[in-house]
Amino acid sequence: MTAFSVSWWLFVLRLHRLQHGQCSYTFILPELDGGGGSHGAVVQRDSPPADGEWSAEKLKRLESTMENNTLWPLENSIQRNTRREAAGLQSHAVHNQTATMLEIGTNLLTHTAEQTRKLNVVEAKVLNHTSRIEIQLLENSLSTNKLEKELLLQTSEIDRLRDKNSVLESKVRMLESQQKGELEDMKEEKNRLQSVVSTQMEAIESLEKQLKVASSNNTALQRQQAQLLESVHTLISMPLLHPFAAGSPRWSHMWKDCADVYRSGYSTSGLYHIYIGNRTEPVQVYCDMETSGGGWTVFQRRFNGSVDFQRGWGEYRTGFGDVFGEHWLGNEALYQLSSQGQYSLRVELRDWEGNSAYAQYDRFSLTGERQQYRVYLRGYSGTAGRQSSLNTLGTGFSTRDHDNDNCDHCKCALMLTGGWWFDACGFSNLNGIYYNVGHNIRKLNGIKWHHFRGPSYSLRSTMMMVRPYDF
Ligand SMILES: *[C@@H]1O[C@H](CO)[C@@H](O)[C@H](O)[C@H]1NC(C)=O
Ligand SMILES: *[C@@H]1O[C@H](CO)[C@@H](O)[C@H](O)[C@H]1NC(C)=O
Ligand SMILES: *[C@@H]1O[C@H](CO)[C@@H](O)[C@H](O)[C@H]1NC(C)=O
Ligand SMILES: *[C@@H]1O[C@H](CO)[C@@H](O)[C@H](O)[C@H]1NC(C)=O
Ligand SMILES: *[C@@H]1O[C@H](CO)[C@@H](O)[C@H](O)[C@H]1NC(C)=O
Ligand SMILES: CC(=O)N[C@H]1CO[C@H](CO)[C@@H](O)[C@@H]1O
Repeated sequence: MTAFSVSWWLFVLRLHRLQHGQCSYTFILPELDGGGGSHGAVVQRDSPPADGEWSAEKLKRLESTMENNTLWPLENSIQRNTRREAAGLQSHAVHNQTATMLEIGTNLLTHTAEQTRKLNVVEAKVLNHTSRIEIQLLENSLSTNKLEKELLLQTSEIDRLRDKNSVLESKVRMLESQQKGELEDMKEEKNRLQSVVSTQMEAIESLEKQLKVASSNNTALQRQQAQLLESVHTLISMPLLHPFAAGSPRWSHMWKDCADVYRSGYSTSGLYHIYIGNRTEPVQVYCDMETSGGGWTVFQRRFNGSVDFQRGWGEYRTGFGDVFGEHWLGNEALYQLSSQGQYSLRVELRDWEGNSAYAQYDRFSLTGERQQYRVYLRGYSGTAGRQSSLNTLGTGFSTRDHDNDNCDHCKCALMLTGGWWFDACGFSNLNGIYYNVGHNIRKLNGIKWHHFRGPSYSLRSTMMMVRPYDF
């Protein structure tokens, strides 16, 4: 609703209300009442006009007012019409004008309303847009906030990581310093050890020097010792191939026969080195430490025929065979041995039937080679016959090449073989041919001890040995 208020200081104003549809319009019209009304007083009235005359005047004033106050195009024409026909105007015309005006007003109002509506729509749109923008802004700010938060988080994370990193770095630095310290400690230790080692090396060197001096001072002694050792080794390594050998032969400069060995505490039968007579070289002999109290030096042994006893004078003189097995010690050695004192002789015999017998002579002596190694015996005893089968009265030794027997027209060594103290050939020959069992009887040239198994029985084993008479 629009109200037009016009006030004039010189006119009495009158209000006119018009109803158009829902709207009511109030017009203030000037009142040209010069007679009754007081000048300067403004009266407002809402009552309708009273009579036609008054209305004409009022219209005039309205007209001019309209003319001076409106911009509409119709205004002028209306004013002109009004002015021209002012006197003759009827209320109808006034109404027509009013209606026109109303229409114009209505149009204007309508237009205004339309404009308002449009404005409203635009406003709404703007508002919507604004709100949308605001929403967008809000959203943006939200996302910005989010981003900021994210950024903050990231920053804090980075800070945390940095902290961690720094902690780790410090740790690493600490460890490094620690390790450095340890390394240095180890280096120190190493240096210390090296110095210790070097000092010890020096000590060792000086000790070595001392040792050298001492050993050079001892050279003479060592040389003596070496010589001694050499001789010992020579003695020990003398050929002893017999499988029955019970270890290396034992020796001593003191021993002159097996009785000496026995007295030194050796009571085991076996090989020993003894020094016979003036000899500087030892002689290896078999010692019987069991038979009849032991201490016997064996000079003849036979038991399986492994050694040939058909030999000449020289071999019977120096000896032959295997000292641990079958052998003849040698006439020269036997002579020197028995020359060392008063000796007894013992002869051990065994036949193929398992019988054994012995012949012992209290006194046994032998002459030298020049006297043909003659044998002298006394004090016979034993189980190999009531009397001796060996001639006791100094029979010379005979071999096939040295005939010293008592047979005028024969050579007993040739007939009976071997080397022996043959009489007129006599009752014994322990150096005859070895006959195995089954071939051992009716053999004149076999191993014979007449008073034990007869003149033609060849025995299984024999052993001849001596020991001091006073043993
Ligand atoms: C009054 O209005 C009618 C139409 O509303 C018009 O035809 C007529 O001429 C008008 N009268 C005057 C005097 O203007
Ligand atoms: C803004 O306008 C759109 C369509 O133009 C409408 O969907 C939406 O609801 C409006 N928003 C508001 C707040 O009026
Ligand atoms: C070694 O002998 C020399 C003299 O030849 C002597 O001066 C030195 O003291 C001896 N050394 C020892 C360790 O006996
Ligand atoms: C042993 O030496 C002595 C003298 O020292 C000598 O009379 C004797 O004939 C020597 N005997 C032997 C077997 O060489
Ligand atoms: C006889 O005995 C010795 C040793 O005891 C042995 O080496 C040899 O082979 C034996 N000989 C025979 C023919 O049995
Ligand atoms: C009431 C009033 O002011 N009327 C005036 C309207 O305008 C004309 C000329 O433009 C004047 O002459 C009137 O006096």
